[in-house]
Amino acid sequence: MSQFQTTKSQEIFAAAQRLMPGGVSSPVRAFKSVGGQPIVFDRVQGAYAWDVDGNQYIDYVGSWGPAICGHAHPEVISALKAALDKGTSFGAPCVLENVLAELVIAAVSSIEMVRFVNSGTEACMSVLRLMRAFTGRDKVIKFEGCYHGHADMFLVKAGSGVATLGLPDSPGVPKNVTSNTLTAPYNDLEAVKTLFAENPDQIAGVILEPVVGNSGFIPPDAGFLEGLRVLTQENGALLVFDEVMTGFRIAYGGAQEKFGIKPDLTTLGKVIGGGLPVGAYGGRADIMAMVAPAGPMYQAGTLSGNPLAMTAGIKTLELLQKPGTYDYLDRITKTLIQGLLDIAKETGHAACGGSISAMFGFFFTAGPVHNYEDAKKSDLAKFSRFHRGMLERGIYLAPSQFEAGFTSLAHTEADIEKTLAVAKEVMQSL
Ligand code: KE4
Repeated sequence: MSQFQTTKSQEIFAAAQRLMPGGVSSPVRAFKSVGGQPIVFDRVQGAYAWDVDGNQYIDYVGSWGPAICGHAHPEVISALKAALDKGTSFGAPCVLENVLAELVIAAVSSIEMVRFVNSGTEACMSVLRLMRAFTGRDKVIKFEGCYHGHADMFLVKAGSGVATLGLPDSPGVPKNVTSNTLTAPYNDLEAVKTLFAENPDQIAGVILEPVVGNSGFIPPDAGFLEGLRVLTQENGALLVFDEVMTGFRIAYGGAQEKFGIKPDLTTLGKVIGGGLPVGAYGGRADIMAMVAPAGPMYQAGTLSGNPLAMTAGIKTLELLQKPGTYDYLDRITKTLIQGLLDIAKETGHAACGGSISAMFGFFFTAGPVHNYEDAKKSDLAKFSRFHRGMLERGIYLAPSQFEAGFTSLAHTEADIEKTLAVAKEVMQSL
């Protein structure tokens, strides 16, 4: 057993709990579902994090997605240092917005115009308003276990922290706000067809995670995305890919490049901010033309498009354009997940899982896991014991079964081998 001690983390977290609800700025960080005390980070670099007690971790959360080039990449840091000399926020047009917009439009074929905001939540709430403004319809279909940020209308059978905490949706959200949010099980085209039949000409569109990360890792079944594209077109509804997590991670052009599906609108976040607060929504020019001040649909933000966030995003996407990037990410992540599944088998634990590029996940169940209901049937208690065992041996996994794992360009084959060696020790002890 390591000399793992977390005295300072515990002191700081105890104080934090007196200052902030649950001691955190975002619920999933509180380790509620995996138990035990969260670790207070002191600094991050590349594939690693260090806590305030000096313990080092191989980090597979990567700030929940932004750190795909590795934490604090030297080229991102130096670009930010140079940008700082020009100020932190303009509140006025800035050429850096053009530069990042051009990179996003060049990368994501369905995006003809883009609007920057400050988080994935803002991107998703804005895109929902745009769906409704463009179609004149109020209803929207989301999938159980998918998470599109914490805006009221999405807090219906949501994933991520809502699932992690087992919240029955959230108090404070009026029924009349969520009454227009229809839900279906992920990968269930028949359920979507039924919703369209039951709500003729009333559904503005379908929004989904094209690869789910917020119920744990659940890829689309063959034909699911294609089926949604046909169903939305047949019903005069929009298809919206929430690529806040998958964008620039599943492929440089996102899941829509990987699966060859062209949505009408897309949301982005995480990676395009390179670790600073950014979100974005974009898509067909005829739809985006509705967004103020070009059109009547209002959406705004003090810090939207700020030069620092644009700088970090631009440098991150430039780094991701290097040849071989996604081959490397896919290779090391496949080695990791296949190793974990082999070890589970060798040590007598039922497990299933997978990966696509730098996104992975597994469940302690024989599976298969096609949707959130399946994910909930996995052995959550065993996942918690596994998470704690890995943490105490220097491997930092997402503190919830209902999250995905992330690798980066900074993770080496040696890091993966070490992770698998630790996983074998832990799984033997479960
Ligand atoms: P933010 O508002 O947290 O930037 O983005 C919301 C969001 C929207 N869409 C998808 C597919 C997302 O995954 C997210 C946020 N992801 C979670 C982790 N699963 C963020 C971590 C957290 O809530 O602390």
